[in-house]
Amino acid sequence: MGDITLYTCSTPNGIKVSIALEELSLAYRVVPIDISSGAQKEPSFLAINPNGRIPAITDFGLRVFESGAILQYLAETYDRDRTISYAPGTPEYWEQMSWLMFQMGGVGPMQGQANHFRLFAGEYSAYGIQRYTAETKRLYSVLNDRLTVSPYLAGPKYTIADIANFGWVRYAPLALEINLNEFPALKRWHSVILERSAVQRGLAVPTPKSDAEIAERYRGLREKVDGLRSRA
Ligand SMILES: N[C@@H](CCC(=O)N[C@@H](CS)C(=O)NCC(=O)O)C(=O)O
Repeated sequence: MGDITLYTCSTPNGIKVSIALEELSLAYRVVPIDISSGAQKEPSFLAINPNGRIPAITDFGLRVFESGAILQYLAETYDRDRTISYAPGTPEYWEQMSWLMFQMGGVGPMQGQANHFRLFAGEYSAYGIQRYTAETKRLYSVLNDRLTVSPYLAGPKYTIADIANFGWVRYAPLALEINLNEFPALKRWHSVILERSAVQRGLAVPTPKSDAEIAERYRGLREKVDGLRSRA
């Protein structure tokens, strides 16, 4: 079943796909893409994702890029038992789609910009850090409100909408020092998902890294940006 190759790196978008593949017990090859060295801009990779970003997959000669599209592809092609998705056309399917798009159009871009200003920017921008961290937290309060009335985002079942949002929520305390205690229902949901064995396997793709290692790397990046503050 399947002939999937996953091109990925240990990032919020990358782990979404490895987690979904593990949840579906699909066999897949992994091609690690070192985004810090620019491997995602090589012509061989641009043939798979013309946008030059991970993750991407190929399957029987087909290419799929954009993590939301990949999650949809995996659900519609391989989740016949509906273990991590709702059947197309049902009300729950559209709820699932809505929260998936909420992540793709909201949490990902906003938290991505917060990460940029807090970890990677070449100059210190208090405005950039404040604006995008505040917007990330506003989106988290929307997730928190939903998870106060529903165990998972689309309803009673854990789905690709949860996987997509989890990819980003997992990194928020480590990268942006967002305290999940501010969002109790989101925190509960995050802990429940983190305990899943498929999630633990997916998080280790392509390289297993402990939270301590990840936190240490982000601390170093924050200190570097903080060091630019006097020049701002
Ligand atoms: N909307 C895209 C975003 C992909 C994306 O931004 N990936 C990041 C890693 S999380 C990346 O490849 N960054 C390298 C770069 O920007 O060159 C998706 O969801 O797949």
